[in-house]
Parts: sequence; C-alpha cells; structure tokens
Amino acid sequence: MVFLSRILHNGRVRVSYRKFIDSLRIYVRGGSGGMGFPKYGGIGGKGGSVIVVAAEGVTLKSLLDKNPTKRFVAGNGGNSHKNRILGEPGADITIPVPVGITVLNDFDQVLGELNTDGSSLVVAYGGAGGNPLTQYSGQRAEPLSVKLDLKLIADVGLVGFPNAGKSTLLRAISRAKPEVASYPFTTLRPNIGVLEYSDHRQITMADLPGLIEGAHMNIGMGHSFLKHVERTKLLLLVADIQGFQLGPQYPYRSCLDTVVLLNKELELYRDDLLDKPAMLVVNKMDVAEAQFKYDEVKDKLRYLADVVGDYPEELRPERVLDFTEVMAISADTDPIGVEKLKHRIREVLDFHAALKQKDVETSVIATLRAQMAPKGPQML
Ligand SMILES: Nc1nc2c(ncn2[C@@H]2O[C@H](COP(=O)(O)OP(=O)(O)OP(=O)(O)O)[C@@H](O)[C@H]2O)c(=O)[nH]1
Ligand SMILES: [Mg+2]
Repeated sequence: MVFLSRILHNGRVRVSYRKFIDSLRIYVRGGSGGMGFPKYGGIGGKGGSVIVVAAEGVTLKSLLDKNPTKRFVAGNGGNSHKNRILGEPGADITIPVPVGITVLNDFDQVLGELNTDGSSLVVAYGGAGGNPLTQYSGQRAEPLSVKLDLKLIADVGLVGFPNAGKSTLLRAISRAKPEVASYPFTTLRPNIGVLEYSDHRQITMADLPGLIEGAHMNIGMGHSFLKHVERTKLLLLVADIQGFQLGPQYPYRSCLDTVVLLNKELELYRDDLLDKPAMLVVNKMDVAEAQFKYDEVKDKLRYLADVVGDYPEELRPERVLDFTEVMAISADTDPIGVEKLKHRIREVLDFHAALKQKDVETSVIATLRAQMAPKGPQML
C-alpha cells in the first residue's frame, strides 16, 4: 500500500525516472593561444582542445560527481619568447564519458556518437597562437555548451507494462540481478544483462522501466527511456497473461490490451520503432487458467492488425508490430522455457542480421527461413 500511495499520488502516476542521469549538459572551452613575440616574429602556442573519450565503466553520474561545476577548460598555449620562438602548445583536456554517448550542440545538432570504448571527439578547439595576422595576440576560444546524451547499447530491449516480469526474465536469462518486486515501477533505471551461450557468443539485453498507457503524456515514468531501445536490434515485448490494472480507479487491461497499448506508446514515441524486429513473450504462464487464456488470445497477439480495429481511436495504433515470434513462458518458474527463449532470441537476431546483409547468399536466407518456418509462420 505504501507503494500504491507513492504511485497514485495526486491521482496521477508519478515516479521519478529522472534520478537516473542519462543526459548531461557540460560547458567546455579550448585554451587561449599564447602571445606572439613581434620582435623576432615569434608565434604563440595554440590553445589546447577539449576532447570527450568513451570509456567503459564511466557513468554520467560519476562524471558529474567528479566535476560538479561541469566546466572543462583546456590549457592555454605558451607565449613566444626569445628562448622559445614557437610558444608551447596548450595541454588538451580529455573528458571520460560512457560508451553510447551522443554529443549534441546547443541547437540539438549531433556532433558525433561515441559507441565504442576509446572513441573520441574534439568538442572545443583551442585558440590560435599570436602571429602577424593577429598582431601577435593569442586568440581566446569561445565557451560552448554541449549535451551528452546516453543511449544504452544493447542487442535486445525489454518493453512491457509495469509488473509484467521484465526484470524477472532478465534475472532468469542472464547473470544480471535487477530488482524484482510485486508492485509496479520497481525498475527505475535501465539495467543490462548479458546472455551467454556455450560457444561464447554474448547477446546483451536491456531491462527498462515499465511503459504504461498515457506514457506519452508523462504518465508513469513517461516514455523518454524508450530512447534506450532506439539502437537495439530486437524489441522483446513482455506481457502478463493476467493483464494489468494500476489501481482500483484505473481500467483493467487484458494481456491483449497491454500489447496493443504498448504498440501505441511505441508508435507515439517514434513510429519507426515499429519497423524493428520484435518478439512477444507472454509471461506468468504458471498462474491459474493461464493456458486457457493464452489459447484464446494467441492468434490475436500474432496478428494484431486483425484486432486493433476494435479499439477506440485514442488507444488504437495506426500501424502494428510484426512479431517474428510469440512465446509463452513463466520467467519465474520455467527454466527450460527461458532457455528456449534464449536460443530463439539468438536465432531471430541472426535471421534479421542475415536479411540486412544485402550480399548474403540467397541459399543462406532460404536455410534460415526454413529453420524459422515451423515456429514463425508469419515470417516474410
Ligand atoms: N507467477 C509468476 N510471477 C511472476 C513471473 N515473473 C514475474 N513474476 C512476478 O511479477 C512481479 C513483477 O515482476 P518484475 O520482474 O519486477 O516486473 P517488471 O516488469 O520488471 O516490473 P517493473 O520494473 O515495475 O516495470 C514480481 O512479484 C515477480 O515475482 C512468472 O513467471 N510467474
Ligand atoms: Mg523491472
């Protein structure tokens, strides 16, 4: 009840997702150029640059904790003098940032993306050293503000209503230990787990906060965390066979309703997410009457296009997700089912990767299709 009062505060659902920092504005300035030396035609040293470098293990929170002023200024160039006609260049300053950062300027234009460990980007150049063209005075570099926007990099993104069992599934399928609890909005920040296979292949999966109808109007935790699925290769929707009801004054949504509403919220966030490969996992198949309910609804889940017409306009997506596969499991009690899912995820990822490769041999596609066919009859 404590939790419900937290969630249902003011009759609207408000839980802060913002405690997790996935975006940070910083202020940067290159170093000033050193003074030239007119008497000998000496040129001042160039100011240092500010460089952001992606590094594993860094978080925006750790960056902020170490640099609460969020200001980064590179070293000034040395002056030219009679013993050193060419002034010494100013020291560069490097800012370690998490892998997966997009750097944007004040106009929200993308300056670059740092998606691999060690990749770097110069965000501010130093001023030129004093020279004849500048009457030997060193140039000052302009201060700039840049935004560091983190998007997690994972192969698979878990998307589902609160309480559907996303974190339970991540716990069962990987060694990650995200928090699991019987109230909605347990997950406040994304977690990544690694699916490990016997041949050492690894697939990463991101667990996200619960997505709820009205998320686009900032209900629940809003939908801004969906940016973390923008780069995933596969959306894995998780739906509770029992459906969902946030509280007594909220409407009950069946399992099918939740899938349609997730589809709608994904569309409202960015409709090109619907073009991503997607799988659906119906969870909690161990509860009473689950099989009966699933048998009733499974064809509808597969062919959403046939059912969305029954929904009122405000709930109805314009375009539907095309699930490569619909699977029913119990994340909590069925390790065999979870293992099957783990292998299926790999097959589906490989299938879509092969399709994407334009020069892939048609025979390979044919083989993959044949492998997929018995379980995924709606495949292309
Ligand atoms: N019976 C049953 N309960 C499950 C199963 N999977 C998860 N649960 C329970 O459902 C509740 C919610 O599970 P979570 O994994 O925290 O759900 P979530 O989707 O991560 O929820 P949020 O983080 O709030 O979005 C917990 O009480 C779990 O124990 C399942 O397969 N069967
Ligand atoms: Mg969770």
